[in-house]
Amino acid sequence: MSDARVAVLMGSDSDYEVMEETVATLREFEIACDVHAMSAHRSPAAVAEYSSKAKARGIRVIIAAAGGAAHLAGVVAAHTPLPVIGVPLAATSLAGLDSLLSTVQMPPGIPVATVAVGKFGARNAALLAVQILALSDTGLEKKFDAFKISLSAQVAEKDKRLQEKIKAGAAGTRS
Ligand code: RP5
Repeated sequence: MSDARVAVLMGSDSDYEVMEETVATLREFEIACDVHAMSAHRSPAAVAEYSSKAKARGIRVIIAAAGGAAHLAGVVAAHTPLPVIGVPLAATSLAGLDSLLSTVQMPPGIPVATVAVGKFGARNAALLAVQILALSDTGLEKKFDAFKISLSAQVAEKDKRLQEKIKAGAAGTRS
C-alpha cells in the first residue's frame, strides 16, 4: 500500500497544465497523491482497473478531470465506493460547458461532486479532498482551519489596498 491518500486522474497528459494546480494544492497540505493520465474513452479498461482497486490501495478520495465529452469522473465513480470529485476542463470550442454538463449530470446512485471549470475547479477539488480527509485527521483539520483564517486575512489586506487606491484617486481628482 502506498502513502497516497488522493488519486488525481486526468483524461490526457494535456490536462496537466491545469491539474498541476490540484497537485500543488495537495502539496501545500502535505498530502501525497497518485497522479495518472487515463481515459474513459481511449483506455476504459485501465480506468476500470485503477478505480476498482483504489480503495484497497489506501486511496480515500479520487479527483478526476477531463475535457470535451468528459466521462472520466462518472466512469471512475461507477467503479469505486470512494468519493469522486470531478473537474471539468475547457478543451474544445465549447470552452468547458460540454465538460461541465457531462461531469455534473450524473444519474441518481452514482454521485460526482463537480467543481468549477478549469483552474478554479482544479484548486477547489484539492481543497474539497482536504476537507474530506480532515474529517478523520485532526492535524489536517487544524491546517485547513488555518488556511481559512489566512483567506480572510488576505481579503482584509485587499480591502486595505482598495481603500488606499480610492483615497489616492479622490486626492488626484481634487488637485
Ligand atoms: C479529453 O480530451 C482529455 O481529458 C483532454 O482534455 C482532451 C484532449 O485530449 P488529447 O487529445 O490532448 O489527448 O479526453
